[in-house]
Amino acid sequence: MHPEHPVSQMSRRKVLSLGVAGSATLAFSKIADAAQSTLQLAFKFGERDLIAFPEKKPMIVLTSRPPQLETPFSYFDNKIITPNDEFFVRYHWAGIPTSIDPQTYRLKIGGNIQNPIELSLQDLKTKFTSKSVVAVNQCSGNSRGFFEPRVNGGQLANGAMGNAEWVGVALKDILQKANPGKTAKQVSFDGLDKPILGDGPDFIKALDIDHAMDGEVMLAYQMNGADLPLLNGYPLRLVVPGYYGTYWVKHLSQINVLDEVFNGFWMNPAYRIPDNDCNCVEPGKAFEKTIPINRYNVRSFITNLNDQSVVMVGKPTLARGIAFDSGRGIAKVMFSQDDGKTWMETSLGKDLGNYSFRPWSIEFKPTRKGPLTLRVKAFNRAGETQPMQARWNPAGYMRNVVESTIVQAV
Ligand SMILES: Nc1nc2c(c(=O)[nH]1)N[C@H]1C(S)=C(S)[C@@H](COP(=O)(O)O)O[C@H]1N2
Ligand SMILES: [Mo]
Repeated sequence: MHPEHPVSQMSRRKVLSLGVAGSATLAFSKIADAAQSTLQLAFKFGERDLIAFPEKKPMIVLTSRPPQLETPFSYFDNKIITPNDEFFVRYHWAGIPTSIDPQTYRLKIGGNIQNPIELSLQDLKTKFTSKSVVAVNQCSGNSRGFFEPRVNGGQLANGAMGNAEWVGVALKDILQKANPGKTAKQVSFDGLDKPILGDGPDFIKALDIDHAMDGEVMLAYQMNGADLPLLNGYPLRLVVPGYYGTYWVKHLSQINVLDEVFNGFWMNPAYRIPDNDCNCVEPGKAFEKTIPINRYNVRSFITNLNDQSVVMVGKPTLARGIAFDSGRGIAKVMFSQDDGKTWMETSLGKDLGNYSFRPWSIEFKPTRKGPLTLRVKAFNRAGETQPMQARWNPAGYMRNVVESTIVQAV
C-alpha cells in the first residue's frame, strides 16, 4: 500500500451543492450570496460575472450550467503552478456528477482486451506504481474571443489554461494489465458526465493505441497534492501531457480498447483542425481535409503588466510572465518594448519539466513617453516559435500569436 494515500482519506464523499434538479433554487441563491463582481475582457461583448463556485475562487463565468469558468488573467502572475481553486473549468453538457462516492466508484476497462478489469480508487492508488508530472492543461479554444473575424464558440480570453502537478498511474500500466489484442488501433475514454435529455452525444474521446501506451499519458487522482476538485474531474481524470485539454477526460469511468478509429461526435466532426502546416485557413475559405486537434503550439504571456499599466521612462522596470509548448521545452523567450522592432532575451526561471509553464523575466528601461507596445515571443527547443500575425480557423482553436500589451510610459 502506498503510504501517501491512506484509505481513510478516501472515504469522504465529494459533493457539489449545485446543479441537482431538486436543489437548483438553493444552488442559485447560494451563488447569488457569493461575493460577486464583474470584469471586462479585452474584446467586444466581453463583460463577465466573477463568481465563486464550490472549491473555487471568484472566476469568470462563461456558463453556469454546465459550469464553465475561466481563470482571471491576473491570477497567473508570479506563480508557476495554478492553484486548484484558480484552475479553469470546462464541460460540454450540464449532466455533471454532483456527488461521487470514492468507495463505490469504479473504473472499467473493456473492448478488445484479454482481461476485462474493474478498478476501485483504492486499487489505483495501491496496486500500481504512482507517477507524477507537471503539465499544462489548455483548452483548444483558449483565447477564442480574440479571433478576427469572430468565430462561434465560448468567447474565452487567455485564462482557459492552467499548470498543475498531477499524480496518478501510467495508462500503460493499466492497459498492460488488461492486455489489449494485437489488432487494437485506438483507446476511448468516457467520464461520468452525460448530456441531459436532448443535449446530444455523450462526451467520449480517443487516442491512438501507441499514444495511450507511451508511458506518459496518465490517470490522475491528485492535483497539486490534493484530491482533484470535483469540477476538475474528481476522482480520476486522464492527463495527456502536451495535448489540448479536450483529451483530458474528467470523472473517467470507462476505457475501451478499439479495433477501429473512434468516430464519435467529439472526435469527428468536433475538435478538428485544417490538415496543413499552419492548421489555419483564410477566413471564410472552405477547406477539405481535417485532422483531430493534437499538440499545443508555443505560447508566451506577460503576467505583471497589462493595458492599464503605467511605466516610467528611463526607470528599470520588471516584465515577467510564463511560456509553454507541447513538451519540447522552452529554449528562450524574447521581449520587445517597440512592437517587435528590437528584441532582448529574457532570463528563464525555475524548470519544472518540459510540460510545465516556464517563468521568464526581464528588466527593461522604457525609452520614450507615450504608449509602448510590449511583445513577448517564445522559442522551444525544436526552434518552433509564435507568428507575428494571428492565424485563423473556423473553430477558433490554437491561437498563439505573439501577444502585445500596450502600456503608457510617462
Ligand atoms: N468528462 C468530461 N471531461 C472533459 C470535458 C467534458 O466535457 N467532460 N471537457 C474537456 C475539455 S474540452 C477541456 S478543455 C478540459 C478542461 O479541464 P478542466 O475543466 O479541468 O479545466 O476537460 C476535458 N475533459
Ligand atoms: Mo476544451
